Amino acid sequence: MDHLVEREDLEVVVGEESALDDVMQKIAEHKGCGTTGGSGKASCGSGAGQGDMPPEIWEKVKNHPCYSEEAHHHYARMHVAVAPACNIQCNYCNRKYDCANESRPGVVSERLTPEQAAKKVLAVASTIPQMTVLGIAGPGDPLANPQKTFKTFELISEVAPDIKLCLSTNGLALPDHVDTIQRFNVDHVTITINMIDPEIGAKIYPWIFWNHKRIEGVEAARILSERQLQGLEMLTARGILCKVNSVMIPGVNDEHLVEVNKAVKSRGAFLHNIMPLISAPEHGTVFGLNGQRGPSAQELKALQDSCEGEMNMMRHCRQCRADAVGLLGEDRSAEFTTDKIMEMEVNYDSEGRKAYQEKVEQERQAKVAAKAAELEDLAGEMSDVKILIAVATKGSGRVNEHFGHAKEFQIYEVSTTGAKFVGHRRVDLYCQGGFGDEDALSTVIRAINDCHAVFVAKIGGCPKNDLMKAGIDPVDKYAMEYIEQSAIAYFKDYLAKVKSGEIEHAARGDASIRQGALIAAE
Ligand code: CLF
Ligand code: SF4
Repeated sequence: MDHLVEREDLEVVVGEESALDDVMQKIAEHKGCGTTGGSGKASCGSGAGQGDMPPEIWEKVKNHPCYSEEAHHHYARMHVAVAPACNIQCNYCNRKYDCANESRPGVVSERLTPEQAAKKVLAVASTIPQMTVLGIAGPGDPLANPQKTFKTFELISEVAPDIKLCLSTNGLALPDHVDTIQRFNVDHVTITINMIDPEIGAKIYPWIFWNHKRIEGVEAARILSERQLQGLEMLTARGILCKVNSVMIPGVNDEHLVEVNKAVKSRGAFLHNIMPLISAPEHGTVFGLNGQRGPSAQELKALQDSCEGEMNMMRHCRQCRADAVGLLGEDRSAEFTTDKIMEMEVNYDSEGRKAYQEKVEQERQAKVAAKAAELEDLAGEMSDVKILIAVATKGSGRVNEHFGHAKEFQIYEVSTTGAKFVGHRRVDLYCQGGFGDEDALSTVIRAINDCHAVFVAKIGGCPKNDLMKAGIDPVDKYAMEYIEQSAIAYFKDYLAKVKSGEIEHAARGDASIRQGALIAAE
């Protein structure tokens, strides 16, 4: 019988490899992805649109706010905190806080049973028709709590089959659950991979709990890395879209993440999300207490840019809470506490949701067309000039937020090739109920200090002057307009002024990523 077993194993492995090759090849050959022979860009990435990927992949990502940058302006996700336990220890995590991989470092307000989670999903889906994705991302590791995680998926797929299921894991237990993940139609899996070199891993992970025992040091990191990469290969072989999250820890794994990027790309990962370490002493983490710093905005962008030649990068991650609800960058979880849900009248209207989403799609197409039309005038322009623009927005891809009300600014890089979303910066609220907070203003300026302009729906005289003094152009003439179209229009004017000698183009300085910016109580 042995040979039969071997033969079956061989068939599975061969089958998996060819399925993976098929997927990689399909993506690679498709318009816009520009790769051949497996050495180029293998994923179409978060910024890609409908024409840039095979239709079956587009169907999977088009309304997933994390897998499509475009979608994140329009569609919302929610997390349910059903998974409290974890099977590893990361030096950036303190268990009384959320998972730093996929959550903000604030405590979850409440942990849910699978039944409560299913009720909450229905309540949110009835209230927020653009909520398309349900993710399980902690507060521990979903696959260290497999019964609760899969029971939740089972209940939700029964009551709300149109909602996409999503999972985020540290990967240690992943190979054991790949078949179940596939059985429950979980289309999207995120694995947090911070290293492929166990010596580096030992500086990030003090221990893992595996095979009923605690393992420490380099051996622990070796096992974790092998399991993560094995799980990634198994998932992509089954056609499940995988995103890899990596936490950038300066001086520990920052340079090494380029190698991680290559390793995950070659195993079929769809997207790579390099996130800044969030580390402050008050979080009580090993890194926080040791004074390990996070990266600056420029350091993060430089690493993301250097990996982008290999694979498209996610840059719109908000490192959200394990119980986040709403568009990325907003948090409506306080509207859906268990008490409130119990009192809510839940009317799950799948037709109404569909009709709403069709309207969203029309708006989205109009936005894409407006951007393309604006870009046409730039065709043939040759210039090395690139600028960053910060935008105050509350969604829908429009400049539609007042400067004083913005809790974050979205950052676009604009050049003759067009406008590209490259990040976001959380800030302190400038407007404090009728008056402007000068301290908050200085943090805003530090956060967008690398930008040449800031687009807002409205802005008062004081902040306007201070921004101008700091060399940032406050622009309100694009109020309510589409962001990318406006950014390209602004850039055209800017370039014309540079060419005429009216202004001299100069690079801006670095900007800071606000530590603690993502703590829940805001
Ligand atoms: Fe949640 Fe993660 Fe699914 Fe998104 S989050 S499980 S893939 S539905 Fe998204 Fe949040 Fe970043 Fe995660 S913004 S932390 S990448
Ligand atoms: Fe914390 Fe998540 Fe790491 Fe577990 S995997 S220790 S929950 S950051």
